[in-house]
Amino acid sequence: MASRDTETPSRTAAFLEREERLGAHNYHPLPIVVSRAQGVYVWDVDGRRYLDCLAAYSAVNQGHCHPRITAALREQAERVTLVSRAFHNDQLGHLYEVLTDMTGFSRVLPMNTGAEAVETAIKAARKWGYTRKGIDRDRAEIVVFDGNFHGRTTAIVGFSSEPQYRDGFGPFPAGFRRVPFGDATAVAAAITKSTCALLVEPIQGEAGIVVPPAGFLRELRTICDRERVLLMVDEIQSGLGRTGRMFCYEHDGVRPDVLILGKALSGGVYPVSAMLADAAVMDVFRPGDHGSTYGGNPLGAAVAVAALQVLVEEHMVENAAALGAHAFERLARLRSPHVKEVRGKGLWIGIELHARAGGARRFCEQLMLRGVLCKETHEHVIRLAPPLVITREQLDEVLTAIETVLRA
Ligand code: IF1
Repeated sequence: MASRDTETPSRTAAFLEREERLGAHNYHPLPIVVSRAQGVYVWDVDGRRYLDCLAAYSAVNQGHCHPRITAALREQAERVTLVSRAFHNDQLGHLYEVLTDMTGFSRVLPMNTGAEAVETAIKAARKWGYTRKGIDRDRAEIVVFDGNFHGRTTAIVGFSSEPQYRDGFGPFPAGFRRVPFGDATAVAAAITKSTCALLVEPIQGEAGIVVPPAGFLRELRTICDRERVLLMVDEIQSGLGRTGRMFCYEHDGVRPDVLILGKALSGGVYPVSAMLADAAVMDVFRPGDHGSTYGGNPLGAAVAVAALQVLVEEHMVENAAALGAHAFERLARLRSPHVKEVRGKGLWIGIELHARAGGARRFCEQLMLRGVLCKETHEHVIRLAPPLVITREQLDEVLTAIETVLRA
């Protein structure tokens, strides 16, 4: 693993200065300027190689610049890229087939970003509530959870429990009730005759890879069946192999009513997201109800088909399950004064540090100097989410680096 001295190398400094001078300051990235990426590795402008354990927040499960996905992009880009949904195109139907075969849901609504797919699900649930459940007009409610992260639109941040995501961006749309994550009793108590849906991440990513009590999703399924409420799972980050199953909800053996996908749906090559449901829900949408300029475009559809095909054909889900188990076994033996808890599932690991450790950022910076890229979340959690193509040898290098920086 290439190490890096503490000085910011010269070419990097010039890039950082320009971005600082001209860009909005809505992020606080690590001081590394990536110029190339392949598989689990990225290289910076000074030629240093890093093993990427963030994978663009699980958008690059298939590994950076997967050759079959970039080939699909190149080939489709030479044919047709966008005609809008005013006309059909010859790629979208294939994506529908691959997604419905893979998920067992009968309908797909394609969008671009994860937040747009979440907003699509919110609109579908509300219209289903009014037209199929008889909820009074404009009174529909959706139950959400403390610690949720579903995107950055004003409606979505309006039900966030994170003050920074909300502060300064109000007023927010009504119709959301927030309850503690993992508390099925609180969920049952929050449901009224106006409740149309629950919106839940099976494991909360941004909150720090928070795994709910075993069987939580099964309890939600039972409540939703009893109260005739839609169970909507946001698998934008937890889905597509990250937790060692194709979808995280499979660990609980439940079937949601709405499945929301994004990120790795297109393998980090082009933004593609989707809401999936059966006709009973999806057919609330009538022509003209909803859409987007790029939603369902042929370029994204071709990329997403390739991204899903390589996920399955190269057994990435199975690799995540096997190597995730290995990672948890090794981390369980980690003796460190800083570590409070190691949690997660598959190749999705959160290492929570004690407050006295001074925050996870400095450990992420030390890991960067050892050639491992990962990102802190909520100040005290080191988040590990390497591409699912990582080998055991590469993972062991990462784990050795983590053991070294955390042991000190
Ligand atoms: C940023 C966080 C992760 C998501 C889930 C929907 C979305 C996301 C479960 C929206 C997006 C991204 C957003 C990105 C960083 C990253 C993130 F730190 F912001 F919270 F992963 F944890 N549902 N998560 O994780 O999808 O609209 O972004 O395509 O905003 O900085 P999007």
